[in-house]
Amino acid sequence: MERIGHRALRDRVMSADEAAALIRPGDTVGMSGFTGSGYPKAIPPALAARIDAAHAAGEAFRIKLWTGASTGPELDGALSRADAVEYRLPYNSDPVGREKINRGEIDYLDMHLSHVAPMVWEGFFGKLDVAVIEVTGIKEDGSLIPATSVGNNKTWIECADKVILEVNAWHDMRLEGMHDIYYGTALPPNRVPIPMTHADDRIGQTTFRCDPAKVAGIVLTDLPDRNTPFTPIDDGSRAIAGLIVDFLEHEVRMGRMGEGLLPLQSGVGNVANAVLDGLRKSRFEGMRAYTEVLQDGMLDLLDSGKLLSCSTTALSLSPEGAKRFWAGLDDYRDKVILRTTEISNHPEVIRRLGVISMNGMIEADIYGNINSTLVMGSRIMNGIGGSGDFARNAYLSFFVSPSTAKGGKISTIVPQASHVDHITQDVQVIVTEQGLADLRGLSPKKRAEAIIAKCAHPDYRDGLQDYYDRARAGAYGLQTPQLPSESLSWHQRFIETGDMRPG
Ligand code: 0RQ
Repeated sequence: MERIGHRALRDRVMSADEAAALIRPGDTVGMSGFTGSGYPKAIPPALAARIDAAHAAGEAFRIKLWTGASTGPELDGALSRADAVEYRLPYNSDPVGREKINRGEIDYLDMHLSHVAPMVWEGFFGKLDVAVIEVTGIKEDGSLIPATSVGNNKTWIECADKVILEVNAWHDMRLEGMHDIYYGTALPPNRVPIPMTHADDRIGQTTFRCDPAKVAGIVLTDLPDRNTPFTPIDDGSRAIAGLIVDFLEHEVRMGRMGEGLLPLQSGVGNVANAVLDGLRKSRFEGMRAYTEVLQDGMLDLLDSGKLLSCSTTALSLSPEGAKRFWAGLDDYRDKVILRTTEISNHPEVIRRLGVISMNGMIEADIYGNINSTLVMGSRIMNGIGGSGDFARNAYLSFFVSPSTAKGGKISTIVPQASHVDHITQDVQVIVTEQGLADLRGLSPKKRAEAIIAKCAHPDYRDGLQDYYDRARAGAYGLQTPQLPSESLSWHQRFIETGDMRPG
């Protein structure tokens, strides 16, 4: 209760069941949460139980669910399991949710994360009924101390008819002061430049404004973030990291950036962590990050003293990383800045700062188009997340992946991508454990030659070269030679036989 500074709001403390009862069938609910941190952990399971009971009684009850990005099993897992979600945006990595989306049981809108807040404000998605937001505390004036992610919370609090809060004592009160909540965004034609010229500028305030009259309920919790363990760095990821560090060293030697590089953005996953580890062992000093997730590798970089600051919208740590974060909080407080996703992923800022963007991919085609989201063109993995926000606007945009998936049965370099998230114009460098293809300035055919030679796995290289040679000899046009009757045959073979390899 001492975390609720606003005296009158103390009367609104209630159980998770009572809070869940404030959500009605058909409501659009904006919940906090970004990559497994700062999501509500008590109300969603209570809501799932209520919806289970309604379904058992033959009543229809589903909600439309908006978040910052992925959440945790208590939220996406519980609600998906209860068939509680009719519509979901903008990003999901929960396995139960993924399965239901791929069975066609949840309508899923996978969108650029930086677009969510402005489009909600613009009214494109209709009315937001309820916001359910996890916070660290409530101040005397009713303003809210954010938790371990910011995501779209500012927008949910502003746009929703009513706000339900989870005040989570697991979050250290020393988080107060680390957030930078910018209130200067407006809608066209009234937009003004975002006053940020360095990755670690602070341009906003440390709390969310919140009208206490809108707070319909408060639930007290003490529950940890999802904190998924990372698997140890494997040889392939280490090879990718080494290639990227060598490439950046070359760029420094060419005078295209200094020893501190340019602000770094690193995606989610194990390859991304390995790259950060490679940078920690590199000779670069005085680096800064302008990213959307702070994972264990970023903590290591901060600890090494080589990374001076990290601007992000969320933490995404392992359980061990979370322990280290809390233990070192006094040191991290000045170095870590947590912003709204609208700003962490803002194209204007990314372009101005000259961010180096590094993201994972599902597959690349020989011309450098990237699929980040849909396996075999139709089965969602997670979503585009912030990769598009960064890739298009970056100073240098890298896409990385092992050259094969599923034990070698899938080549991640294919004749034609089965779905395209990032067009070839947004992709400068592709890296697999086989090699690095620097695509800057290359025409499509030169891109194909570089990608096949440098990035493809030996098991697939000859097949790709053979396809490309025949396409060059017989395609309808020779700008990007393709043979449409054959270009997706590798995917079709996998769907039919479970293996892209012929025979
Ligand atoms: O699945 O573990 O079941 O085998 O995809 O693949 O190689 O471990 O790589 O963790 O970096 O994820 C694109 C999914 C890569 C991720 C993607 C299977 C593979 C494995 C994971 P299994 P890896 P990663 C910032 C930026 C979009 C969002 C983004 C992603 C699993 O990077 O979601 O960039 N990116 N956000 O087996 C079939 C292929 C495959 C494949 C990989 N070609 N076919 N399966 N896999 N390639 C963060 C946010 O925006 C929040």
